[in-house]
Amino acid sequence: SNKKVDLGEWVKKHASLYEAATRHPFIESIRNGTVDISSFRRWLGQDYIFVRAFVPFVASVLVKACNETDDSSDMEVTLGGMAALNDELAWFKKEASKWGVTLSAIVPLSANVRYCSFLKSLMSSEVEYTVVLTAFWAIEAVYQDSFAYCLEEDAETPEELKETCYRWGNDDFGDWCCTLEERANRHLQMASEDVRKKAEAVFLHVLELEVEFWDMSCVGI
Ligand code: HMH
Repeated sequence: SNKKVDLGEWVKKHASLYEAATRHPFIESIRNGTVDISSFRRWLGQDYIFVRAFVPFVASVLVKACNETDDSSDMEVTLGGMAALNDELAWFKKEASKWGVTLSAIVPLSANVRYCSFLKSLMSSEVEYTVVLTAFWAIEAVYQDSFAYCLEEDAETPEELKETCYRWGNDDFGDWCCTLEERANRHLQMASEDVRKKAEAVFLHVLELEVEFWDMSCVGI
């Protein structure tokens, strides 16, 4: 079918949920400098657990890219994402020691457990490549959009949090997200209506899980 579909349209169609995920009170508090540091520390420890679970998910996307498409750009964009995760895990260790967060002692909170089990469910070979590529893009795009917002000219992000914001908010990561989005759009164009429906549902579920992840980071304030 040649119905026009792309991820930008879904972002518009579901603008309020997308906003909830990318302009969350936790992100607003980083941007206006009122962030509660114990919330930031909680987010940091929980996100380290998340990223460790994200690695095998991205590996499963890579396996599907190699099996289900002959286009090497698909493999390359995902491989680039995997390489970045290697640096990211090292960065979490360094950042955790800076904030006195003991990563080995982190117990995953329930929103994180739910998110990680969702990633695990997407790793099944039954889940179509187009669907997991959409999820991969949505997961990365929420962080890119949220943290780039904290680096805008009029943002009052505290100096000591800028490096964190820069990790996801930088332009190179933004460009990489655009490439990933183009790959996903290309597959959505070719997909059946059934697969598109599944991809849209997965996109929405990622946004909900991201909102819950930020909520979890702010509990108690
Ligand atoms: C919860 N979503 C969450 N953590 C992350 N590190 C990303 C997305 C982006 O990699």
